[in-house]
Amino acid sequence: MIPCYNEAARLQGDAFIDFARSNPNIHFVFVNDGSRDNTISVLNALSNQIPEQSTVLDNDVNQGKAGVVRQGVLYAIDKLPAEVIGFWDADLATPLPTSIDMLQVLEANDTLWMIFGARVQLLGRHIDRKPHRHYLGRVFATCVSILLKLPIYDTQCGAKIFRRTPLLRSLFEEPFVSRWIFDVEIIARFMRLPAGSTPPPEDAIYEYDLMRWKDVDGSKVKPLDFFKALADLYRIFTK
Ligand SMILES: Nc1nc2c(ncn2[C@@H]2O[C@H](COP(=O)(O)OP(=O)(O)O)[C@@H](O)[C@H]2O)c(=O)[nH]1
Ligand SMILES: [Mg+2]
Repeated sequence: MIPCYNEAARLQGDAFIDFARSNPNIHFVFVNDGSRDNTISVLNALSNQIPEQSTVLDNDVNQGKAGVVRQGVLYAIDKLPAEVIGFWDADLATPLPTSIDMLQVLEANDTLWMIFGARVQLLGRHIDRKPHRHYLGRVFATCVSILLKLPIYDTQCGAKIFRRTPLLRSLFEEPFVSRWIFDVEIIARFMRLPAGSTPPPEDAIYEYDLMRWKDVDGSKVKPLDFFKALADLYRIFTK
């Protein structure tokens, strides 16, 4: 599913269409999050070009990424036969073909439940991220890894896929506490599932170090959001 808020200007329709045409098993669920621009007409026009492989859900009111990701994933669980369901930022900061590489990892490892894109700056990778966001992201991920007692590197990348297990629904069922760091809530919910019903988190969650990621202009996240994210962390872990 693709969360879309005020994406009319930056949505790369051709990239979605080309990807759908070369991957007949993919189905896009675009969810408009109460955009104030004409995102909905852009999405409808895009969807008309790949009608069998896309669905557009529209909301009048803005809920934040967490709300529409939840809506789109629950729609996919309930209405589509997909064995693997994911969410992917509309700006294609992570290129769509990366989802195929992530899928191969999921398919090759039976214990895995979820694959998260991770933006790790290693030689030979192209991770084009603004320095201040990189460092704030490192501080944030370190706080999360201490709280979760799980050595996770990047919780916030907008490219994540999940195996349809009988318990997948329970990770998305309840509304998220946070508008932005619901990714952390997904992991926290996974870790709270009854003992024995899941593999240990280090066998179930795989961080896939991305070959390419680029900070696409037009991000609506502001520096103050870092502090909101810390406050949300507190709310998640005291709930
Ligand atoms: N900023 C923002 N993005 C939203 C909202 N609802 C859904 N999204 C989507 O969430 C994704 C990430 O947004 P973006 O601004 O690129 O954030 P960034 O990449 O973390 O800087 C995009 O696909 C947005 O369209 C919302 O209320 N605000
Ligand atoms: Mg972005």
